[in-house]
Amino acid sequence: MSDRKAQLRQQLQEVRERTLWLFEQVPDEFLRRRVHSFYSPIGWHFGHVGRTEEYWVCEALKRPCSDERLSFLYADLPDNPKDNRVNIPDRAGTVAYLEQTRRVVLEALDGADLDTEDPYLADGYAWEFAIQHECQHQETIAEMLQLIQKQLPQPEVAVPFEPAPLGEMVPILAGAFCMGSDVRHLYDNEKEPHEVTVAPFHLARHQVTAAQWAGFMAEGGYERRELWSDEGWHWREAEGAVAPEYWLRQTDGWAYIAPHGARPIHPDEACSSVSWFEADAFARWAGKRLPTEAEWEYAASAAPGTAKREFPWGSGTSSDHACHALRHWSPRPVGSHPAGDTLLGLSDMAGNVWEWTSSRFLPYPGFQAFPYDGYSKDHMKGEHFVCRGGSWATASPILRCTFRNWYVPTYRQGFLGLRLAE
Ligand code: AVJ
Ligand code: FE
Repeated sequence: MSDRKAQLRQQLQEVRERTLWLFEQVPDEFLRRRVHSFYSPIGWHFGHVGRTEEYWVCEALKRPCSDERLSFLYADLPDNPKDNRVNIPDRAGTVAYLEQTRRVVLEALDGADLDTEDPYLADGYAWEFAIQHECQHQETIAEMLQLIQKQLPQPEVAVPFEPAPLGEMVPILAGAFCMGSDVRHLYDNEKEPHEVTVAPFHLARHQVTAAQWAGFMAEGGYERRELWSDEGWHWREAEGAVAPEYWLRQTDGWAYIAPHGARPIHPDEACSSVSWFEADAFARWAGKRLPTEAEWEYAASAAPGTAKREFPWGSGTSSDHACHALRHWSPRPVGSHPAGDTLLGLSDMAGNVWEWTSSRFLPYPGFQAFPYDGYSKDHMKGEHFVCRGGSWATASPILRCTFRNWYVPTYRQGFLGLRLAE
């Protein structure tokens, strides 16, 4: 077996172990229940990762998939609406489907010629896609564990904390860099590489913290109309938002609803689970702004005189370099992983919480949809904003400087925070 095949096998297995570990943490009574209008039932996500990997591998090899009925039920397609996705197998049936599809995927890998021009197969693209796709759904599953906790009674755990002032801004010199990448296994939306010039700006050394967010709240951030865009204010009124999504008001202050229940908020932890509209209002209150996507990638990856960096710290992953891959189950105090700092000392540019940018999710010059329009292209209509960097739930295969995530500006159920620019 080639090294590449062995590497893919190893990664497929590592990612799957984490998926099954997550599965153990899903209460049975929630498997088929829709806990939020935006989401399918949590159990559906498990079958969906099996369906997706089998589908793309079979597509690449022009084979039928193992179970047409389940393949349809677990497809993220308009003719399979989320309300239909409650009709999924039980826990044992889901595990059996994951095993069955994984068998097909591994057998296909054994027999495939990866040294080909076929874009699905070359260098194992279909399998790499499966790995990265599964990692993305692990993050969604972690969000859903928090949404489930929101529906359960929580103990009184809040510990009061004081608002904190805004932090240090790091000056960044103007420069040109190559945005995006042409590495084969990356997602279509990260390609093609293109030169971008960035004007001088400042970027905060740290992500906005919970205590800084409390400062915004204490100064009437959620009540002052002038801090919000028209659309943002409209959202705030309709939603009745007064604090981030998973903050829970208790007798002694605010608690945070984590995937395993409420816990006290650490004042220095990265503020999490705010919508783009809230992030935009916070930046206005602070007299600053959100960075553009280009500024963000430049600050995260540019290394004067050499090729840009794959990770903020250079190359090679390590657990010390970022809060990621579900090791902590929560955002950590900002700057907890100094080994992962950029050349300029910016902390947490990978992991902890995703960072909203001011940029809409649009194609780079030369973009071509692959392997299907529904992955990126259908979402490139300007309705979504880009977030960068990854969160505590983001696993290594998708933690990189060029990775683009995107959500509508009302979305705040994910691990979404911000970093200020000016
Ligand atoms: C990029 C996170 C918005 O979860 O809908 C998963 C990622 N695409 N399966 C999503 C995705 C296909 C996507 N987001
Ligand atoms: Fe998916």
